[in-house]
Amino acid sequence: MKLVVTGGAGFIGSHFIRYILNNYPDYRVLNIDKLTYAGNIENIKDVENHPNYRFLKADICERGIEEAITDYDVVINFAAESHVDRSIQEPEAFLKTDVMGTFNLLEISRKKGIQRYIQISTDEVFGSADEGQMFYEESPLNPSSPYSASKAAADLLALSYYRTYKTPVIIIRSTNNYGPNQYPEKFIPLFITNAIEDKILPLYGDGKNVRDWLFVLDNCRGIDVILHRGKEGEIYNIAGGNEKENIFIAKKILEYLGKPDTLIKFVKDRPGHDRRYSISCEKIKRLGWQPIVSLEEGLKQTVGWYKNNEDWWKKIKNGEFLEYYRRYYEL
Ligand code: NAD
Ligand code: TDX
Repeated sequence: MKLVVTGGAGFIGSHFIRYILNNYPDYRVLNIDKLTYAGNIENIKDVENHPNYRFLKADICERGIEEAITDYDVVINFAAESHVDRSIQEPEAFLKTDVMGTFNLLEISRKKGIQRYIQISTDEVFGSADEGQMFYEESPLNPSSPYSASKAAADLLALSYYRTYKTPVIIIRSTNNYGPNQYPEKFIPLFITNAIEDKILPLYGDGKNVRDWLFVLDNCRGIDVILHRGKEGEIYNIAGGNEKENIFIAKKILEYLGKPDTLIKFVKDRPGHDRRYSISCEKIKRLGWQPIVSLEEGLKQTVGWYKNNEDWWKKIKNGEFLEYYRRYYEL
């Protein structure tokens, strides 16, 4: 099988490419990534000389990428602007990449007769779940941020291509991923790296917002199952089954690092902050998938990775991230 993977220098995309090359020796992968602030070629360095891997530095919005996509079977679109806080500050890039980029890939897939187009989406498109409420694949979309609204728009566009042109689209909606190589603007890596440096952990609001944590390799296994056994025109949720309040995760990170809870500082809440995410993933479970990494095991592994890879994140935190962080906190 020949796969085009977009956003493969980012967090989940890089894990997915490595997973595919390790598990399917005869598959070929073309990674198309613009290398934005979040794209890091270091994430995928170990496979750069793999005979079945090719990298193209390009924007998914460019019409010109069509040429490179000749003779591929599958397109899997991970490329996106992915951070909610940035979407609140500067939404335009989200509309460009997450909506128009998806549009461009759908057009190319339609023209090229791609056999499968997988749109990597998120549980955030459903918006906030009340206590006891759970969203299913067919639940209405109710996004809260410019990020999740852009992702929801992309999902609807992709589904329209299935209905109108029979483009073989599948949508995958995962819960919050965590693991090695996640850009340190996101909650778990930000808190781990701040704690290592004895800096404060800025917890939004009352710290009781709930996220459902999914270890990145369990997500990759789920995407693999859907790539091979999913049905065209369908949506599949992938959930970690680990719904936790943010304060619980913050305290666990401090416990694993042997740091005091006094590093936690409650700060101003995120505008439009979704209280809770909760999705059912019975549909993918019927295809034979289930998460295998427990939250304790995954979080300990992740903390260990950031402890052992200070070079990776210090370069980021002293560079682009520092500028972003200062802007964000108006320092
Ligand atoms: P990330 O921000 O770590 O990586 C995104 C990658 O896309 C980067 O390598 C970046 O350079 C690339 N990119 C951005 N704009 C591009 C463009 N215009 N053209 C080409 N490449 C571009 O993101 P992530 O956390 O790995 O998320 C990957 C996908 O999974 C996204 O679509 C996101 O919406 C979705 N998702 C993420 C999570 C999560 O918890 N991280 C959960 C559910 C869904
Ligand atoms: O400094 C922080 N303090 C804090 O309390 C940050 C960065 C986050 N938080 C809270 C906000 C959320 O309740 O932690 C929770 C997780 O925050 P993020 O890591 O920003 O993730 P979230 O907003 O849930 O969105 C993520 O999950 C779904 C990803 O960024 C998306 O790409 C994905 O679609």
